[in-house]
Amino acid sequence: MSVTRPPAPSSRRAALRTTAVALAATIVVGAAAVAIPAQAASSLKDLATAAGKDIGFALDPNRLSESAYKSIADSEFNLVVAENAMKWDATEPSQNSFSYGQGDQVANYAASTGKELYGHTLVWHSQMPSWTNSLSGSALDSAMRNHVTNVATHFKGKVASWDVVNEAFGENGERRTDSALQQKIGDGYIETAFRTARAADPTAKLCINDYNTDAINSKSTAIYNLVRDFKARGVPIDCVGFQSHLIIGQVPSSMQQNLQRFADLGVDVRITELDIRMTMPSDSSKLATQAADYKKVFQICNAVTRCQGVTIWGITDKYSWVPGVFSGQGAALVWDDNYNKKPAYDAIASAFGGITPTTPPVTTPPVTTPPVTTPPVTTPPVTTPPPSAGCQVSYGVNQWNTGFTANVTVKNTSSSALNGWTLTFSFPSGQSVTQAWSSVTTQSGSAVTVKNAAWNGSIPAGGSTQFGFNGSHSGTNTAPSSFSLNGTVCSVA
Ligand code: 9MR
Repeated sequence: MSVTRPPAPSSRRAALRTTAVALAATIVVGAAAVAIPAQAASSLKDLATAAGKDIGFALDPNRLSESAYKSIADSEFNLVVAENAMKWDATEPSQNSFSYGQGDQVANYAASTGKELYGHTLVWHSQMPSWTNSLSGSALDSAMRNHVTNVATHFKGKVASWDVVNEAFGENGERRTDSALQQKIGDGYIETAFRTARAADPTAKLCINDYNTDAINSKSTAIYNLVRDFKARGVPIDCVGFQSHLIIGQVPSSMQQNLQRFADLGVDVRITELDIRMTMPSDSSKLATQAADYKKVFQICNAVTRCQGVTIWGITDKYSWVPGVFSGQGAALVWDDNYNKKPAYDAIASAFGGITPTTPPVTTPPVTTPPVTTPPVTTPPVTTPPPSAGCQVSYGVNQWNTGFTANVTVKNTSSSALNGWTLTFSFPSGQSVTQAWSSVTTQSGSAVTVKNAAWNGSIPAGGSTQFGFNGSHSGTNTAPSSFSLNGTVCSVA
């Protein structure tokens, strides 16, 4: 029986990814301008949705009875993934006897809150049920196919994308040796898992997922080669997940370039399990570094058109897996033990252009008519003060070996609206612009002239607009120190 369903949240966002409509404000996502709807954004979910990106979290359905957990889950995310509930040990505790209680809770939660459901994970050497231990190679191969077929069929139409195979590679790019799947079935198990998943659910996107693959390194290159091989031979694969279990101050400089090289193979990419840990105890300086790192990761995903979004591996530090595995480390998530927002929250918002404050209602003071006095008061001539001139520029950069992406916000701090603007600055270290968006940008020597695009020329008093560009540098990428807007020198944020 075929059931007609409304488009999944994911496909609505996919449509937004490709259809930029001119509305109230605009933020820059990679080489495309994406419109934020006119209504105020009041959550990370609003901001990401407007940008056509997923923002997800790993859910433990047992925690939904906690009101603070549920309220953040409900309001801040448009995608949900089961932290543990859809793994092999949870879904098939005895051979060929399937148990979907917790997995269904996650799926029902996604459906009832309108969130995209991400499936994690069909095949993983870890958290395999103990009954698989005694199987021979061919028996394990059949058990794996049976598992993939049953689980993917059960969640068909509900799960938008699956981590089909998780953590198959070692740090040097070799196949992981401490995997029963690898040892007993051999290299072919990954291909078998993908083909079996496609047969069971032809509409779900099929991803391979791993950790320590965020940078360009031996491990990510091994997965890159596997994807390239699968694409060349017609083995189904649609996406690659980068877990991004990171340490503060260590967002890899090649991360954007790495995601982009996978995207260029013709697959979607996604940050699947983001958390950024620190040595405990936390302090304001570590939290500030963490905030900047969260922002960087979201900016990187925003700058790669095929990056579907970012999933954070939990909500509150209280339930994060980190302290249990990395002794003395923790505070890796966006909400603290008491569900207070950490600085990372605003930093993520700012990667999307920031939360729009709702405009307070304009209160008009009552008009009081002064009594007429005789003799009439001589009125001094009315002089209108000249409008103040002013602007502020913030220049944010993500860079790698010899390339960079700059996202620039121009704020009109004067008391009058600007209708048409030109921003000028000089590159201090020989950089050149290779591609710009949301602007008409030209360069002559080190001098760069940026004029508004047709649709973002008006900046109201106190308002701002953004544009961006990709550029190249020769190893040093010093930010411009001075910017002028319509001839007026701006302050630098
Ligand atoms: O967060 C998960 C934790 O609750 C489980 O105990 C653990 C079991 O291995 O798995 C954790 O999630 C992992 C994810 O499934 C795969 N990538 C690494 C994650 C953190 O270990």
